[in-house]
Amino acid sequence: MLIETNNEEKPAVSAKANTVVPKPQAKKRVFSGVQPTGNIHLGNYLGAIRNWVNAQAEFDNIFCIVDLHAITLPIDPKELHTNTRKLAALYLACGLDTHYCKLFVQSHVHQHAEMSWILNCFTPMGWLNRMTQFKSKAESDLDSVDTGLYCYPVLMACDILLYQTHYVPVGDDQRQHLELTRDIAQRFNSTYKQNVFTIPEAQIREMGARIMSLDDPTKKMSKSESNPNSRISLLDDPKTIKQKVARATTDSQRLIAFDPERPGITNLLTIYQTLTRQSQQEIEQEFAGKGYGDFKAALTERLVEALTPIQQRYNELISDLPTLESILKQGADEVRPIAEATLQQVKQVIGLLQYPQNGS
Ligand code: ATP
Ligand code: LTN
Repeated sequence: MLIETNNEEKPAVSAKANTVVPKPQAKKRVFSGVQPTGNIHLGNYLGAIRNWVNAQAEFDNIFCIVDLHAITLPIDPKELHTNTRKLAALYLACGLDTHYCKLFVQSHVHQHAEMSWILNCFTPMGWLNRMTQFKSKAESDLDSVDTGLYCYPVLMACDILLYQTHYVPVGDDQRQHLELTRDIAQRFNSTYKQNVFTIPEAQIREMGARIMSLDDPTKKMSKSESNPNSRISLLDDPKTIKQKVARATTDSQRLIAFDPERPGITNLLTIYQTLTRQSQQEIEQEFAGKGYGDFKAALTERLVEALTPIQQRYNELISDLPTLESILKQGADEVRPIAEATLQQVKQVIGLLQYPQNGS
């Protein structure tokens, strides 16, 4: 049985004709999250958050701040605390609307950690051994890295599966984790011959799904990269943006063109395209006969234009912490029963002894 978590309305009966008006189709569930590991950058925005915002009215959305994932690598406690609030303010500043979305902090819903233990017991090590993100984050330091980093993808699977999610909008780097989530869900369902979990699908947009580092365009832009010039933070001021774009790696050629052989200029052009929504051809025409200086000035202008309103809203939101915290509390209170229903079903199916529900 699938747990339908939408507050579906009963079919309405039209008094006049006494006919049954069909129920509106329940919205599909969307779930996604970002780690509070540092300042949110352009890759997080263009690859994930902006897509959540644009499609929010279409779906039943749950967006999470995945703080339990953030502790899989060493992080200063004060920084984690501050980053969590900053990320909540940025979610809202980017345009997430609590009318359409439930926003919450992962550790505020204990069912994630509990489900994570259970699904660890249903995930072969061979599957986790294949995860490329673990390999790159562990940096071959396998003896000292904590087991949480190894089990990170299982916790992510729990985030998604607890809410019977249909779609998971993420950047391209999460493709493999989504495949693993589907594998875990399918294996569990087929072991117990019940559709306990909805099988989720990744939603990876063509444009902006892989924004590359500004200093090394062969690597993805990342929060945890040590060089801050490798990324544009959503909170960078215009002067910083200008400096970072000016320093961004290009090449010694003059032509401004999309070319996979030239990752530096192609990355900057991709950012420009994602912001302006023009075609590649239109952009190449716009800069035909112009130099990198002109293009970088135009890119800076577009970035400042896109980020200034987000920063203005962010400053208002972060100065009112009680409101921010009450939004997160309300979000956690709303999603907890959904997560609990799935967890109870899983426990029942695998044979864990439970007290009777509803006092009976
Ligand atoms: P960290 O460096 O701490 O691992 P990160 O910068 O990779 O963090 P996450 O919190 O792991 O960011 O990712 C949040 C969302 O942003 C995910 O959907 C992820 O796919 C997306 N994302 C991250 N980096 C990029 C990028 N460079 N381009 C496009 N999307 C990205
Ligand atoms: N691993 C993800 C963050 C994340 C996530 C999720 C994304 C944790 N749980 C559930 C989507 C759905 C990342 O972006 N690094």
